[in-house]
Amino acid sequence: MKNSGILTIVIIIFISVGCAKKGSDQAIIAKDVEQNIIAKEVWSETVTGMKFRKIPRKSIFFRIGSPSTEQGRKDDEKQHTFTVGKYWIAETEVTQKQWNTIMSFNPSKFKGDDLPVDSVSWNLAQKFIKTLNTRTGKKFRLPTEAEWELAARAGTTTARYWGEEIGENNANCGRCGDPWDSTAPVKSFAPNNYGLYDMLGNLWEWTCSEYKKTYDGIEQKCVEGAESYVLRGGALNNSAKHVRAANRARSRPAGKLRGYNCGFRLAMDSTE
Ligand SMILES: [Ca+2]
Ligand SMILES: [Ca+2]
Repeated sequence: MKNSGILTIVIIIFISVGCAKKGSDQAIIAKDVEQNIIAKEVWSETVTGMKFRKIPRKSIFFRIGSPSTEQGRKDDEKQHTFTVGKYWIAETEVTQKQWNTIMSFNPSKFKGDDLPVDSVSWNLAQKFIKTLNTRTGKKFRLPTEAEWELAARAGTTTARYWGEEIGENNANCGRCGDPWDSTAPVKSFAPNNYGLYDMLGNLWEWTCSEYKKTYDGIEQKCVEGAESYVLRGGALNNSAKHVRAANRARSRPAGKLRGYNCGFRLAMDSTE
């Protein structure tokens, strides 16, 4: 009994020291446990304050696309699998506060620091990334289409990361029970299991992958000089069928779908 008592005290001291050293990490993990977030590693970029999650935690065999039974499905969503290594992806769409740190003008139709920057063409997103990379010495980029869908699903296989149905007030979209007619401030809705916000709804998000109707592997690559690039996730003015993890849209690099509803989030290779 005496020995086990001493052992308990030693363990408590050891845990206490560990907690003292990693206070902020412990706070993040506690918050993550509360929200069922399984991508524990968080990294902050210091110029913009943008936060990134490491996805996945180890290389995994991953499936994208939708089953033939999914409501609203289109014929360019063929299910297929591949292996994915680790990468970083931003917790939120790029906000106007983050954008204004880097760029001298703001193209957004709806203005506000915590709103995502809207009305962004693929080419304009590249300008932001190039400028941020020069400032930071990092290699930020858009996510590939495959990385985007893996991140959006966060381990789920349903049409949406919160379930099969669009439901009420799960995202900012058209007629889906949310209070926003404009863009919503980022983090207005619950995150997915990877701790990512607004992967569905709010703004369409540009990827660095060229659109091909039939998946041929290009969805796992960043491409220069493509005729059209894939956008994902649906936006504030889209109905339920567009707001699905497997749904795909496309636009020319200089174009903006319906003018204002395009934004983006950043990704970066993991060095591990
Ligand atoms: Ca709405
Ligand atoms: Ca979005």
